[in-house]
Amino acid sequence: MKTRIPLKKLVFTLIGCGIFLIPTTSMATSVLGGSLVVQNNGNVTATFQGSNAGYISSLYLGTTKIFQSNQKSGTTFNLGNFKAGKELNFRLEVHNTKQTFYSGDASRNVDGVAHAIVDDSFGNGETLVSFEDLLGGGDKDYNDLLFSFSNTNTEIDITDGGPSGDGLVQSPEPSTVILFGSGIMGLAAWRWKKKPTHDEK
Ligand SMILES: [Ca+2]
Ligand SMILES: [Ca+2]
Repeated sequence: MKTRIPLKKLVFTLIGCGIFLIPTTSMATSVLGGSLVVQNNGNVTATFQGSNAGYISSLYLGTTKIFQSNQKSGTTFNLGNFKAGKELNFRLEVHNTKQTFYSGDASRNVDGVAHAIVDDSFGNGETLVSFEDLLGGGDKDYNDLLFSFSNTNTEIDITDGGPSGDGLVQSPEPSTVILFGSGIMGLAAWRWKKKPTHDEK
């Protein structure tokens, strides 16, 4: 005998699953102290996105100077080729105070504060990095030096275990979330099938 699922119940449950899915797929990809990681083997290009700061600062990757905060927005810098999964650890040197801050985990900085927000939902497949240039986080506006990168995404260190990079987990991919959502919908359907509805005679 076939069990009929009342349309009203089905609609409400689908809406319920939708509520579950929406906040998960749009889950914050803007991460304070997150790491910037190369997505695919190949080229990474940086774009200077501006500065809103009283101080002048410069951005480095290793010994390579990429940007200075008083230059023109929209300027690009070709960082070269990288392997997928490589973390790009940036250094901000503040000219006025002679202080140095790093992207990634808070423990990398002398003040124990995370100095960069990474956001891989910036658009055009780019990840935006926003630096705070004051010791201890200062005004915490995180807009003192802004730049973006092609071919990168964000990783979060959930272990908070420092700069070792151990325990890094990637933000959930939408496909995983959809699969998880489908599983819940399947489970709901199975429960209905098991439990005949009241409107059946
Ligand atoms: Ca600022
Ligand atoms: Ca600031």
